[in-house]
Amino acid sequence: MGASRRWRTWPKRFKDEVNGISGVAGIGGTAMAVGSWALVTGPVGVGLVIGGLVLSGVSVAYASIKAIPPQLLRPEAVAHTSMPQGDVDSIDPPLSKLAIIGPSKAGKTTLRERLAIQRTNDLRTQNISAYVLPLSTQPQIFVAVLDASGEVLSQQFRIAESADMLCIVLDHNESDTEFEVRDDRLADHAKFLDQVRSHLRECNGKRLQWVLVLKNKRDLWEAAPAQQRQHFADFCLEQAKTWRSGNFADAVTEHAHSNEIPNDVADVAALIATRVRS
Ligand SMILES: Nc1nc2c(ncn2[C@@H]2O[C@H](COP(=O)(O)OP(=O)(O)O)[C@@H](O)[C@H]2O)c(=O)[nH]1
Ligand SMILES: [Mg+2]
Repeated sequence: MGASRRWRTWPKRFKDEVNGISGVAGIGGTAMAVGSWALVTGPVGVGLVIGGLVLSGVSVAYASIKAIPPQLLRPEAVAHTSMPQGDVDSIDPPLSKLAIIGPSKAGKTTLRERLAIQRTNDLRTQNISAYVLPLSTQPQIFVAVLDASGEVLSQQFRIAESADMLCIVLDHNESDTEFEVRDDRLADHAKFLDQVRSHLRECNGKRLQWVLVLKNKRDLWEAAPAQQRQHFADFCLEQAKTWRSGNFADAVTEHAHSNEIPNDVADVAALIATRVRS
C-alpha cells in the first residue's frame, strides 16, 4: 500500500515548481539549446544543444518529483509542532487556518506562544510558519495558526490570503512598557491594514469566516490618560467597522486583550474554539 497523498494537488504543485528554481533551469536549458543551434555551428554547437536539452529534461523530471504531494498527516501526530505553511494542506482531516497579522512588535508571536502555552524560541519572526494548535474541546479540535514577520508585507499578505480566520493584532505603542497612545503607531496600523485589504480584494480570495480584532497590550494602554484611551478605542472601532463594511468576513468582532493576562488568552482560545466548531 502506498502512503495516502492528495494527488489532485500535483498539477498545481508541478506548475509552482516549474515557475520556481527548476523552471528557471528548464528555461535556461531550452534557451541554451535554441541559442546555440542558431549561433554556433560544428561540434561545439551540437554539444551545447545536447547539454541544453539534457538540462531542460532534468529540470522537468526534478519538478515532477518535487511536486509529489507529501504524505497525509493526522493532526494528533503534528500537534504542537511548527511546519511550513504549505504543509498544512497535507493534514487530514483538513484544518481551519487562523492567520495572526499586524505590524512588527504588535504581539503576534507572543499571542501564538501563549495560546500554545509554550515558547517556540523564535525571538524575531523571520519566516512564515504554521503551528498546529490543539484546542481544549471535546472532541479535540485543531487549528493551524499562521505567523510571519510583521516587517515583510508579502509574508503578511500570503498568510492572510490563505486563512479562514484572521486575527488582527492592534496596539497603542510598539513598546512593551509604555502607556502612551501614539498617533504614529496608529497610523502604521491603519496603513498596514489598508494594504492587507487591498491585497485581499485584488487576489479575490475566499471569504473569511471571522475577523478577530484584538486591542492588545491592555495591561499598558489601560494606564494611559482617559482621553488617549478613548482615542485608541475609537481608532480600533473604526478599523473593525472598515473590515465589516468591506464585506471580507461573515463576522468581525473586537476585543480588549493582553498577552500578559492569562484570562484574556484563555478567552481568545475559547473564541477560536467556538468559531472553528461552527
Ligand atoms: N506589555 C505587553 N507586552 C506585550 C504584549 N504582547 C506582546 N508584548 C511584547 O511586545 C514585544 C513584541 O512581541 P512579539 O510577539 O514578538 O511581536 P510580533 O512582532 O508582532 O510577533 C515583546 O517584547 C512582547 O513581550 C502585551 O499584551 N503586553
Ligand atoms: Mg513575531
